[in-house]
Amino acid sequence: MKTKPLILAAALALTIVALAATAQTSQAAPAETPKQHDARMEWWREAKFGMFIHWGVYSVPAGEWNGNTDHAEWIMESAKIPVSRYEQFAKEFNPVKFDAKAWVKTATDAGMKYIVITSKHHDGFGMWPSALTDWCIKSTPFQRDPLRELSDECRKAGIKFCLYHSIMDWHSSDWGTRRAWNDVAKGTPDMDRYTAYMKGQLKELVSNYHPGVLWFDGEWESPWTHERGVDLYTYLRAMDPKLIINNRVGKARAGMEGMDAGKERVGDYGTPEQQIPPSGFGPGVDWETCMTLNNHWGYNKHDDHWKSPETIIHNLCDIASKGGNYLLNVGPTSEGLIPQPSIDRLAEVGAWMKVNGEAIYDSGPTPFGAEAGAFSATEKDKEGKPKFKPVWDWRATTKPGKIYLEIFKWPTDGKFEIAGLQSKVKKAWLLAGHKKVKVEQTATGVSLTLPAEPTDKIASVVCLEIKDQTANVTAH
Ligand code: H79
Repeated sequence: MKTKPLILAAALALTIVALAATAQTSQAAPAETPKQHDARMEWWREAKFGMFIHWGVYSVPAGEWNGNTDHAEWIMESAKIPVSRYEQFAKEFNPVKFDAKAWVKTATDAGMKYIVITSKHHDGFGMWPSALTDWCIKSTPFQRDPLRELSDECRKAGIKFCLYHSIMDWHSSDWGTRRAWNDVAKGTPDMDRYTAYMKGQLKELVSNYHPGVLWFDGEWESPWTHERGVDLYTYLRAMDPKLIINNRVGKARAGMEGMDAGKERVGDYGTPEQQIPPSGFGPGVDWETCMTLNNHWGYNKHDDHWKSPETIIHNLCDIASKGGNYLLNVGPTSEGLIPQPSIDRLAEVGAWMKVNGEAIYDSGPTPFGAEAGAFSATEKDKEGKPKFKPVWDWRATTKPGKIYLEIFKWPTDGKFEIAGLQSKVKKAWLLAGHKKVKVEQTATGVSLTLPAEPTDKIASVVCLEIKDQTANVTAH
């Protein structure tokens, strides 16, 4: 009997050591085994493709101020609008055409599995009726709760509802780096008071809308510290153990590349912004590229620099082939409408996903190395140094026992060689129409004989069923 406490203590010590050793990106996380971590991340890893929504009172000026037409959600800062003037936008924010069901349908029709909408951007304006401030939807003529309506519709459609929440707050009197044009702020900024306010708001959001992800941003200014990030992460995970939280809750993000640098990390995944990393990051590193459909996040009525469906689909394949997620943005108007050019493009992506989504959802990265499939990897940067910004002929993704080839450039001779693939291929077919593809094992790999025409002008997908669970690929 006497030895029991000792055994227990030893077992406990071992567990703690094991937990400490497993923590990767979330070193300051509450204790979690690798199995628990995988379970928490499971839906997010399967989802692969989500919709970002930047919506707030900045949609009222719609990107234009004093003749400058290049603003968007940063307009308070980029046009130095006095906060008392900016506050008037709330009085004009009345998005009567907002239809949560229609927005969710746009997302699900595109094949998106989650939505991340701004509960609060850097202007501090809350898109839900908060008990902690009047600087929120309560002060608009729009006496509805968009987050309630959207979260309800997401639940009905079976996709995850998630929230973007800015740490930086240009409206609060307490945010540590107050702007000169904040003419409504009072007293001296107090980051402890600010953090308590933000935590209170996040408590409202988590308990009212049950977001799957909290997507923080605006963490880079000096008043926000690693310690505050760790404290916030811990607070939120204790409130909802299932929550997934991006790395911008802390200070480790290395610029727009979005991945963690240094040792003081917190959060569950990296967040490249407006870029796709040249290669993946190996097993156990989760990441998501967020990107605009045109050149702005918030609505800008002048911006018609829309990405083509081809670019979007190629990006989605490229990101999946490197093990990441794609979070693609829309910026709805102050009437409550997702711009039609966005809807049109997303519908085209959705048509592709309907046929080829199997190659994307729940897929793993290419077994051939991130560079395989590059047509041209020789682009030079401003200093004339070679820059790895390839033009892809094809990308690849995997699942247990399967390899998917997303072919962008159809071979004119009908021959597609996969160098280095040693796994025996049982059969191969095009996802479109389940059309059989002839396979030959060669001395150096595998050769496919494809039909004369691609099944899809943007990306045709071939599925290879292989004998191994994990593809056996050798250097070639
Ligand atoms: O919400 C959208 C944008 O409004 C927001 N992030 C996306 C998702 C955004 N905020 N800032 N930026 C985009 C660009 C800011 C870049 C910089 Fe920096 C801030 C340059 C220097 C400080 C990022 C953080 C790069 C280095 C530190």
